[in-house]
Amino acid sequence: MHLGLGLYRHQLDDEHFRFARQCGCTHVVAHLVDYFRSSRGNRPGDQPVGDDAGWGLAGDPDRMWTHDELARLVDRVDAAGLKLEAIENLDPAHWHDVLLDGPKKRQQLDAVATLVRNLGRAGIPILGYNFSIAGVAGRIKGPFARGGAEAVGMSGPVDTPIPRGMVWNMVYDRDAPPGVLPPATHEELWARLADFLEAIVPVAEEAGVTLAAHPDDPPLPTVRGQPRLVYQPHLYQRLLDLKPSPRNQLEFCVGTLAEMTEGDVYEAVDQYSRQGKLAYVHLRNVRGKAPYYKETFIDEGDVDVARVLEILARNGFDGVVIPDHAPQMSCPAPWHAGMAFALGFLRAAMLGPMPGEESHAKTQRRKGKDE
Ligand SMILES: [Mn+2]
Repeated sequence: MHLGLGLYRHQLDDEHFRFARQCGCTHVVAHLVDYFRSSRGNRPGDQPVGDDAGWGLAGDPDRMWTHDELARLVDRVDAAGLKLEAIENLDPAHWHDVLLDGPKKRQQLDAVATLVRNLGRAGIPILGYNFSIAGVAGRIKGPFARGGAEAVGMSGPVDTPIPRGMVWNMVYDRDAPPGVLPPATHEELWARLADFLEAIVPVAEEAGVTLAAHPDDPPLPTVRGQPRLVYQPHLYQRLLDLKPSPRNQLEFCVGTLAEMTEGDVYEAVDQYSRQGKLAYVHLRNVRGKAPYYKETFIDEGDVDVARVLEILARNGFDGVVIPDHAPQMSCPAPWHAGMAFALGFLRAAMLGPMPGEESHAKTQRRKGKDE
């Protein structure tokens, strides 16, 4: 098991790479979508949170990320002594009609296929994605974590409709006609996911790239009047079974699973890690269940994080764990302090003795492979 740090687009620089190394990370997960572009209330200091107007403006629809810029990023991460494990999330500008079943769907599937081939050529093993119309919407911020640290949560269902021209919480068409997105049904959305997997999984198999699906965050049957796919733990299995392939895997978000109202988070970790279906893991803590939950520090909240790591180690998970989100700590560098705290906790838990057996990370460390 390896420790990694997720970095937003504006953080993809040498200083943040050094910060990751200093915290004991060996891997980086990079976001290429700029969630904060032309945004009003969504500040780039923390994870993105927006009101009904969304996070910000999606990217350039005619400029998919090229092989050259991916290869340059790989080189810069390498030079910092780290490995680029995954690109996390597609830009709504590049695949809105895949999510919405719109007129540009075929063309956008072709663009995503090209991206997957370019990831393979650049040696980036994983593409994380979130097949969701509303995306990460409906959340609030407040002093929810220990000591009044600012964290993210939810205080009830949010079903205000989504304006046209917006999907996945970002505006992809500023000139869209007035009105709201017509609601899809759950089965329509599953069929759109099936189309996506049918088109992209064979390309991923050829390119040696693993597709990794994030569950719906927040996990509710609907958000903003639109259906969601993976809002209970058992629905992850449906996604895997839709297109069985070693390249159809999960961006396994433990915090989101813990927010789900059914099932048991440890059983879910066991069920999916035993199948070898975790491409990489988001590991954070939370108190409560959707739609009434708050994100917490990694050592408070409902999840026994050490127990999660123990199950992952027992099932031979050899991928990357990243902290996902962390509360903002009171100091001049709230994001860095929050991440350093989470990474320190995870590193200690991964290296420390685990009941019953030695962790994989510790075995690797003794062999001198981890550094
Ligand atoms: Mn997550």
